[in-house]
Formats: sequence, C-alpha cells, structure tokens
Amino acid sequence: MLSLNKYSKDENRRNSEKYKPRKVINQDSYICMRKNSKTEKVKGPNDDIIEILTELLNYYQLIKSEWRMMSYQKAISAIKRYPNKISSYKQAKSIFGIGDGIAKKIEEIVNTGTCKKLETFKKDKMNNVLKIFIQIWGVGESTAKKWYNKGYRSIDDILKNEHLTYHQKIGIQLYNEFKERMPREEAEEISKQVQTIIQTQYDPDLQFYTMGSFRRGLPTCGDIDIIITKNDNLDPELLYDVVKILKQNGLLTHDLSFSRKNSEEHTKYMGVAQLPGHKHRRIDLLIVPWDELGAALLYFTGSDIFNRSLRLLARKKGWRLNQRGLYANVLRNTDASKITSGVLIASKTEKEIFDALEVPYCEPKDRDA
Ligand code: DCT
Ligand code: MG
Repeated sequence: MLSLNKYSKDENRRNSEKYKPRKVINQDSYICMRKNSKTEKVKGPNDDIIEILTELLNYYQLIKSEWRMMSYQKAISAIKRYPNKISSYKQAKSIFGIGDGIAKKIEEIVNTGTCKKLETFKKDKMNNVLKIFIQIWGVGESTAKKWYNKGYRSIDDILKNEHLTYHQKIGIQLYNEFKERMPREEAEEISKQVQTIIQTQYDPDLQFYTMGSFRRGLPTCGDIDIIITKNDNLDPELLYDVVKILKQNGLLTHDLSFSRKNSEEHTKYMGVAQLPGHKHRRIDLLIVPWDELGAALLYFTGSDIFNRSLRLLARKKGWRLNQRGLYANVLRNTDASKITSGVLIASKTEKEIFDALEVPYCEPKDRDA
C-alpha cells in the first residue's frame, strides 16, 4: 500500500505531544464536547424561547454579524441543555453561555411571548429585500446591498436593469428550485448514480462519501456534497474527467464554479444535478487526497456550528484545524494572515483528530449543534 503522508502516524503522535498546549484548557463548555442531535428531537421546556432566538440568529446570519451569531449560537445551545423552564432575567443570566443582552431578551420573550427586535427585523424592508437577493446563488452581501442601493426591490427589477454574469443568470433561473430542500432519498439516489457512473465508466477504485446534512442523517438536504478519494496518487485532472462523464450521462446540467486545490482547500466543483422528472439540485464534488480524508470528512460533515466550535478549540490550544488537517506552529502575521502552514498533527482519520483535541468521538448524527 502506498503511504502518501509526509509524516507517519507515529510522527504525528509525537508532534501532538511535542506541541501540546502548555496551559490546561477548560474545554467542557465547547459545543463539540457533547452530543447534539436533530434527528432525535425531543420537546424541551424552553422551545418557545429557542424558536424566537433562532429567528433572531437567522437575521444576524443574514447581515453577517459574526459576534452576535456566536453569542446567539452559544446561548441557544446552553438553553437546549438547560433542564428547567426559564422564567426570569436572573435565572437566564445565571446559565453559563448566556450574556446580559440575551438574558434581557429571554425575559422579554417570557413576559410578552415575542421580542421587539425580531418584530423590527421582520418589518424592515431592506432586510426583507436583501434576504431575497442573498439567496440567489453567487450573490453575496455586497452585491445584494449594491442592488438595493440602486433601487432594485425584486428579482424582476434585477432582470430588467442589471447586466448579469452567467452564474447569476443560472442562480435566478433556478432560484425557486435551489431554495427548496430535497428529501434525503433523492440525495441518496443522485449520490448513488454519481458513484456508479464514475466507477463503471472511469475508475472502479475511486471512493465516494456523501457529506453535510446527508451524513448527519437529516431527513432533508439543502445540497449534495460528495468527497471523491482513492488510496493512491490522484490525477490532477481527475475532477475535469469526472464532471465531463457525469455531464455526458445527463446527471449534471449546469456548471457554477471550479476551484483548484490551495494550501487551505481541496479541488472543488460546484454545479447542478437533476434526476429525470425531479428538480434541479445543487451539487459540490471535492477531490480529497487519501491522507487528508479524516480532516475532510470532519470538515464537510459539519454542522458548521459544530465545526466552528472544534476550530475555536484548536486555536485555543495554539493549533489550527482546517479541511486538510490539524496543525501546530502555524506562523502568522500581526493581522492573523498565515506565513507557514505549520507541522501536521493529524489528518488521516476523524478519530485521530478528535483524540489529539481531546474531544470524545462524536457520531455524525450527533454533530447537529
Ligand atoms: N462548512 C463549514 N463552515 C462553513 C460552511 C460549511 O464547516 N462556513 C461545512 C459544514 C457542513 C459542510 O461544510 C457542508 O456545508 P453545507 O452544505 O452548507 O451545510 P449542510 O450542513 O450540508 O446543510 P444543507 O443541508 O443546507 O446543505
Ligand atoms: Mg449540504
């Protein structure tokens, strides 16, 4: 068997010992330390509070208010774990993970059944328009704001007045289809076809993993994320060939983007798949080297909240976790930009990464923070 890793397993373990954080870190409060499952949903005593705080969180996600997003995610997670009904500001404030501002909101929700801030958000015309624009594939916050400032208030306004890129045109054409989540059975069927077509028509040794919400066992999926790997060297042109064959077989209908591997990310194709008689679905294909499979499985399984918590914990230990591995000694400029990618601690299996971070192994279905 070919060993493609620059470091052997033992060397990785030695690196993990050598670069161990000098101070003891209390990591119990991190979301990644406990099981969080959406598939085994049980009713909690504070579901009404969670529902409103989640709506607020969605708005902060929309306007990319990172700090508020973090505070709300942390608070929601703390409330989900809290066993008793919360009935006052004081009680909310006493819960680890809930700050002053959110404790006040909780008291307001308990007393009035709603929250003024959320009502204001819902009435805010700009937010509602931006929400529509940002959901167009390929449109980010800055384009959405630019269009709003030009006076556009609907997708029709954009179509009438704006010179659109090819990708924006596809995003608008398939807007309603992309907005809808697909049943997991459809994601499974598309994944199965990708695997069968490529293994029979191209290379039987390639391995396929369907990631994201599908791997976490959710009943619906927003898109399909597939990792393609092989226990051997990978041809740099592999993804071009895979895409070409899937198009010839009629499974892929539109291309959205293609990015080559860099120091942080894997080679990735973003496009559209469709089964006969079904809607167009977003699909991402990723080429992952065998030695990085663990890190990639961990990253692309998510959830993004679970991942953020793992990445934060790694940073707290002076390490860095990305989709290619867990590293020590990453040198940075004062503005946090990277100078060197550091020394590899773990990347081959998810378990090695959990072990190095001293986080109990968590099944994919329990990573739904
Ligand atoms: N991811 C991450 N950080 C991000 C975005 C994504 O770690 N900022 C990871 C976690 C999930 C994985 O990538 C795939 O991303 P999505 O497809 O956006 O998420 P999903 O959980 O699969 O949800 P959906 O069902 O909506 O696709
Ligand atoms: Mg997904």
